[in-house]
Amino acid sequence: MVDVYQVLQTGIYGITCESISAGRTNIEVVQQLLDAGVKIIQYREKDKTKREKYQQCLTLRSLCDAAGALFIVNDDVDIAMAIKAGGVHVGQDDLPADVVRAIVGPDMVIGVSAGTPNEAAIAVAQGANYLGVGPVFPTGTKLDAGDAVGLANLAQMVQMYNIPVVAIGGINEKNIMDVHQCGVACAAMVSTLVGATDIKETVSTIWRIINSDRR
Ligand code: TZP
Ligand code: MG
Repeated sequence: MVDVYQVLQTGIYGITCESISAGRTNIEVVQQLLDAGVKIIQYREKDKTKREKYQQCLTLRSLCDAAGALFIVNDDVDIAMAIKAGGVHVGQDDLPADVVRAIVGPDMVIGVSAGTPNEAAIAVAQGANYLGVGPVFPTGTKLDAGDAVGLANLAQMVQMYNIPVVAIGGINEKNIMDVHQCGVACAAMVSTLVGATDIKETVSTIWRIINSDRR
């Protein structure tokens, strides 16, 4: 069994997006992320049918299982259930966390995106296991992501809640240290990871930066 809180503390959270993966499939990208040692993967795919997403998730879950990584499905609670994912991640336009909990049962990890302290407070009260906070910086990956939260608000939200915070949005090698110093459990990245020419090298670089700050 993957220890959720342990994998959430590993610093790097990889999220898929095939259209910006430099011609690679989600399967190829995730295999490279796992080979690089990433222990938490979210399947996020806005341009595919439910059937295509289900098929890819089936494969990805077994790859993640083999690597001892937590596999989380974005948006689609039904797919998460069908493939027995380790978790599901929902946003403010999806089902509320308490409703998701009633559907998925006690064991599945539930992550909730929150851009404000109010959204975060509701997610925590409804039983979220972690908060996704962002966009920390402007991002081109999610066009409706809203205004950047910024580092000061991120740090404040980390202090406010006793569940892990995953920072997201515009995070890369240049700003990862600032994000890490806000006290987040990990940083979720899409374009920096899936778009990297050398995924393994990029992951290593980010870990080197984070670990240079670990005392
Ligand atoms: N939620 C808030 S920002 C974002 C999501 C899914 C996209 C992050 O993508 P990138 O490429 O890491 O900025
Ligand atoms: Mg969503």
